[in-house]
Amino acid sequence: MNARQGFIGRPVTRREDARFLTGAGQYTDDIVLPRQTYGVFLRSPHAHARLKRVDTTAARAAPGVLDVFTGEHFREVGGLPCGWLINHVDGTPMKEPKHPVLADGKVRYVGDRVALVVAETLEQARAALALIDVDYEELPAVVDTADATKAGAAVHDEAPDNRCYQWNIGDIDGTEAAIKAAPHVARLTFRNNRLIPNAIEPRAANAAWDRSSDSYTLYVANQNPHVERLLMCAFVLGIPEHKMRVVAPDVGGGFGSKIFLYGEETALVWAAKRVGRPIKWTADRSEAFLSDAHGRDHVTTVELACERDGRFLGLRVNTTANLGAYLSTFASAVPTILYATLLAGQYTTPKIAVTVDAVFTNTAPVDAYRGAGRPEATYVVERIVETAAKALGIDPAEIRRRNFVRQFPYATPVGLTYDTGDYEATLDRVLDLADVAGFAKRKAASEAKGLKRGLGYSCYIEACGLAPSSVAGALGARAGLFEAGEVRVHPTGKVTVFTGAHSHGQGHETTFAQLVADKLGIGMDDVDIQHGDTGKVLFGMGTYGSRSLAVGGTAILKALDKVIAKGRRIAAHLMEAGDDDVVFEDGVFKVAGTDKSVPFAQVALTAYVPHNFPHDKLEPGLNENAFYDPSNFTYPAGSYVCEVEVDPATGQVRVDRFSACDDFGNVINPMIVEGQVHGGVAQGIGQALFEHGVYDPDSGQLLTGSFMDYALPRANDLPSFDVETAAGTPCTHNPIGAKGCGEAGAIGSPPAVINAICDALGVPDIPMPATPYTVWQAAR
Ligand code: MCN
Repeated sequence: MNARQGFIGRPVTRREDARFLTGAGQYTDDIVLPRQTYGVFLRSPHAHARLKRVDTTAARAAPGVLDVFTGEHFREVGGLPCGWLINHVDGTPMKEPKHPVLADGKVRYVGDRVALVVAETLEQARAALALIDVDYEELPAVVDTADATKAGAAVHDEAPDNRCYQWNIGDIDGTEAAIKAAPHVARLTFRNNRLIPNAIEPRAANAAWDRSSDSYTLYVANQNPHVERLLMCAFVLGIPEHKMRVVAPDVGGGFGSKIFLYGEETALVWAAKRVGRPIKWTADRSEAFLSDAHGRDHVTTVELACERDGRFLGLRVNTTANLGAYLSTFASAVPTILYATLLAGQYTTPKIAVTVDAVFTNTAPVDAYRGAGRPEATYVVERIVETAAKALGIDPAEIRRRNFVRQFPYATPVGLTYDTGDYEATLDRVLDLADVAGFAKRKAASEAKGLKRGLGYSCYIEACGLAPSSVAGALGARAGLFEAGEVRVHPTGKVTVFTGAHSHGQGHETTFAQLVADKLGIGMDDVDIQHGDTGKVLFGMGTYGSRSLAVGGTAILKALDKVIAKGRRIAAHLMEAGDDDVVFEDGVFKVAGTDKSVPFAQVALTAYVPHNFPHDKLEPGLNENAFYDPSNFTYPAGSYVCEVEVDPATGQVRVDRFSACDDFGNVINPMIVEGQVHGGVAQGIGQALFEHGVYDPDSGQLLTGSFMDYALPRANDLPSFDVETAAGTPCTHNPIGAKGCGEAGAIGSPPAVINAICDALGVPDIPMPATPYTVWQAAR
């Protein structure tokens, strides 16, 4: 990538922060529409129950109430769709029970939506909610992931054994043979703990219907407004797509949980027409805990067959993945396409076999959460590699080195082709950053205080930049995963760029402006980035899977190429030169080999003053768009080292040092990238040490439904991270050379933390989260 103009690779301060930090952001809940009303949802207090009667008479008569809706009202509309079809091992499609907008006949998890009350004020809506009389007949609840298929009770009649699908990939017989013949086999069984996303801004929606045009506007805290519109219109409500505008304004974080089409906003849109007024709903934190899609929740057995010298021969993985009560929008893809295909890690393991059982339980739906499948895969690989190293007496860094993929492109046994990487370089660098050489001294100092100290490694790889549509389609995606961009050059040479990606913390307004300003040779202040509005942006698949720069940024670059191509023709006319003789450099069109030139702004103005150029050759205006569908995923990779100090008397773990060296290919803004890694690592440490979504096994109640019970990491739980981005191996198939960075920290860090604790205590395993109690038990 050309860095002449100096915007690429520079730590430009985030432009969007001025409005966020001064309270000028416009979030969904800030939007108050004329004649605004308020909606609240009655949620099931039971994990599994038959709805014998839902009596809304008293609620309807309550002061200020406009209407009350229940599952009956939504019988004629579709269910919330799942965007990814996974076929069972026998070729039959996964079980897809209807996911109703409001529960109909049965409730299937605590927090399931039973009714929607719409009233003049929020207080009146809440007061009326209490007047709804529901007769629940409680049914046995299925909660546990590992035992769901044997529970004896079914979440859905369509899946009597609670299995949504059983799926596999790899060479089952070959792996079996490798394991049988191997001199050493390392084995582990563990759970990847359930996480509850908790973005700062809870989910929110404000839906309006316009009588004059019979059209809708939905403001919603969402990561992909076009997808939201498509799914809601085409699959659920049958509204013509052009009659619906979806706006995702400023969004206060999502981490995946705002990708999905939820019942709440769908019900609001439908009801807005019924009551003839806009309806706003904003989740409170308790509702967020209960009803946002959760993440992870796998139970896995893994076996790694090795030679005595540590060379890997075969990897077998059996995973049960909890999908919760209903199939959420991308749920089926997470434990399969985004998980099993990553189980080769950074290594040349020749035989790999993976079997995944995906099960329904009476818990909140489980779907993508930062990393989505790839943290679970990395945990499996990096825990078992560490376990094998300890058992064979090989240094954990050395065993990794002996197995690294070194030749690219590399086709893994589980369906991916890594285009480029240098795993040794990031490992070497992190050993320095972490001062591994000085570890023995620090350990001795800890021991002198009666404390234990441990070092844990994790060498992760992930596939992001979702996704090549051809690959995704072949693997069951029911939509394309391209991205769109539009560049509108104004007569003054200022530029508005529209992107289908959505920024909700990732800093696109800055990094995309860097990209555009660099390419056009203009100032960043001359570039405006617009996103998150189906009424403005031509199309978009949104932000998830760390795709925005690699896929969305490339779509913008392609549109810029078209702008420059047209600009060259206009410039050629102005300079009386041939089109082919004009080059564009540093914001100026020049006739090669002469001193003739015209600046970009003059060409822009000319485009809008059509008598200045021949009509028969060119249309007026300078406005181009492009779609980009990548040919492969991008494969960021890196090496993390965590160093912990453990107090065996209390079980307290202190993360003393955390070092990370990542390869994200070419980087647009190192400061933003570093911030992304910081956030991801904090979330990964949260998973390893604190966070755990727990349901009571008998009642199915969410026991961790508030910040009193669900521990998020705080600043003083975290050390100052040593984070570095490697010089990098540029991605080979996008023109930026960039790989995604938005999830890496959350993917790579949990096994580093657990490996460190195991190292400190000399134990083979410790479950996540490694709370003081579990650590204290292990220490004993
Ligand atoms: N970038 C860069 N150079 C690279 C790669 C990226 O400068 N080589 C920049 C990008 O231009 C962008 C940022 O880094 O400004 C992240 O880019 P990318 O890796 O493309 O990821 P996305 O923008 O697609 O963000 C999605 C990713 C995901 S999947 C989750 S989950 C997540 C995350 O981003 N959720 C977040 N980071 C988050 N950060 C915040 N604050 N809030 C969330 O909800």
